[in-house]
Amino acid sequence: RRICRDPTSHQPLAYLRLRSAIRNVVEQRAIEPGQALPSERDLSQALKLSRVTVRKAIAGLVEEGLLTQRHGAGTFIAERIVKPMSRLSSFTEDLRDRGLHPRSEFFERSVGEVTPEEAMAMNLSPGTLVARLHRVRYGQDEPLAIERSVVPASVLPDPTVVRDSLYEVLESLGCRPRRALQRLRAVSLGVQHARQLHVATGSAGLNIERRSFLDDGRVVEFTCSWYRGDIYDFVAELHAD
Ligand code: 16G
Repeated sequence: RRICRDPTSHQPLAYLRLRSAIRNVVEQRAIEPGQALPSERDLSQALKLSRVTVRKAIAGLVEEGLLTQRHGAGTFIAERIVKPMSRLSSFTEDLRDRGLHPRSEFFERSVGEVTPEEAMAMNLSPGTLVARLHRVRYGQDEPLAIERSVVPASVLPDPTVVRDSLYEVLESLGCRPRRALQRLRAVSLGVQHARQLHVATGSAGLNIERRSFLDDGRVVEFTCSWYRGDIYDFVAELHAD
């Protein structure tokens, strides 16, 4: 607490006051997500605060994920993506439903022998061939998640046929997952993941593991993802019984 205060005035520092004022405005939806914040200059003139103070308040809120800055375009109220947890949907479908353009950038699309860890997770015997996909997932050219997927090569012999949607390819092969188990954990993003997702090292992320099954009980996918915590909300409907 003490370090947040200006010792001479016994008042919170101006940038902290402005930061919480902007936070209130956003939380009360006085400015809708996606809309622009007034410019730094307009804010400083209207509020009689220095540009440095305004800039510092905004920088803090950008770091919190409440505001986003687009180069040359200004500062905007961040839009969050709300994803229902009970639907077995794909990244591509989720984004298209929101009118956002999905895209993948691949680090890897290869076939190899299953690792012991993958074999355990997927209930495969040692030596089984699997297809691996490692990619950054974008929406409107903004990186949103990193995903590593493993699929038995008996299902997906050639992973290079996956351009955008893995589930679309699985569907065309008659192997679209029918049910899945998913685990979600809070993580702070390490240097490499943070860089790939264009956020600061240590930012909040969601590590999600999904194991998907076919009707006959075979595992069709084991995916480990890192979703951006500053963008995603995962919601679920709950029943009393
Ligand atoms: C989602 C799934 C992931 C799946 C991918 C397929 C979560 C947490 N993960 O990202 O398991 O592999 O969708 O998406 O929802 P695609 O069909 O667009 O490749």
